[in-house]
Amino acid sequence: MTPGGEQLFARHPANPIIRASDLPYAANAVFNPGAARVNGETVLLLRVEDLRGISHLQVARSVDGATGWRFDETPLLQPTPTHPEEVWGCEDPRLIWLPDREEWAIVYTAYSDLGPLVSLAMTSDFHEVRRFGPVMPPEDKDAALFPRPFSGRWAMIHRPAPLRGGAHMWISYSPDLRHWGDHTLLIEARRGAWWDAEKIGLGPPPIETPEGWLVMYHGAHGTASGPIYRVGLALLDLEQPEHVLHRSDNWVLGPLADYERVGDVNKVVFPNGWIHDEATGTLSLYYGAGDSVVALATARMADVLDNVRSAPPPQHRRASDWYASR
Ligand code: BMA
Repeated sequence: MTPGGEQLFARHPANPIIRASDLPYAANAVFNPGAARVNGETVLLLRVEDLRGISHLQVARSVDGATGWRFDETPLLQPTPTHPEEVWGCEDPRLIWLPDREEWAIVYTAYSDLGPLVSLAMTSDFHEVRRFGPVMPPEDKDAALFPRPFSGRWAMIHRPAPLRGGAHMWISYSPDLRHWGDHTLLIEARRGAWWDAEKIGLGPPPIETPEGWLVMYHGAHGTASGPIYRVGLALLDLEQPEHVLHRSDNWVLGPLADYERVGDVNKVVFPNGWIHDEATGTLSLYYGAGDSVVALATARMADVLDNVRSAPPPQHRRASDWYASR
């Protein structure tokens, strides 16, 4: 039987795989990493929160992707006076290899004094970066590019925070990665008692599969003791990614382990990176736990796809359905 729901992902026995005390300098917390496979090694771009509360992005490398992490001495991205939009930190990176450009995109949250916004930078080696600067104004976060253009236009999923109503996932298009438009509602937060009610956001970047774009997203469920952050799955059409083919009803990973339930923010699993090893069919999911440490969970890609395919088609498959229902 295909494992479903909370059985889908297996937590790594070495969890949490990275703690702040592993870093070569003093820091409060290390969490919400982006993930990439570079020259036969796993690269994590860690969000490190320093002892002021400001976050920067730091590279860690490991051969097996779980142990033996080596940390760079200096951050890859940290707030700099020429980028005032980062004054309160660089957070929650997603890493996307762009074959057309032969470089990695780093999509991250820049924390400006007017609120969080989406920023973009490029690197070819995780040693040097080139900043593009803000691509979405505040408040907006939880963004990633698709790795290839659609009819000549890049696509990005992101999560603006509107003044009214819930916070939903949107998709936008750009001819040049700088100018974004055709903003379209992609997946809406559910309402009421649902695990993904009121506020959702993209997790790791979408992965292209023969069945569609595999998407993982987090949902924040409000409770009397604060939100619980869990994650679920969706599948998007391969050529028209604004069309949602399936969306899971159940969450597939939630805070159960001690290091997920207790941290600077309790009851949080927050994945920003995953690596699909096509040779073994393994999907390795890297996530922040409790806004304090980094953890790893693995699943078989075939099981993940079975899980999302078994979900019913969503109530609103495309934005026009959503608008029509209001
Ligand atoms: C979200 C983001 C994440 C954080 C999560 C849980 O809004 O700010 O960086 O991990 O909340 O606190």
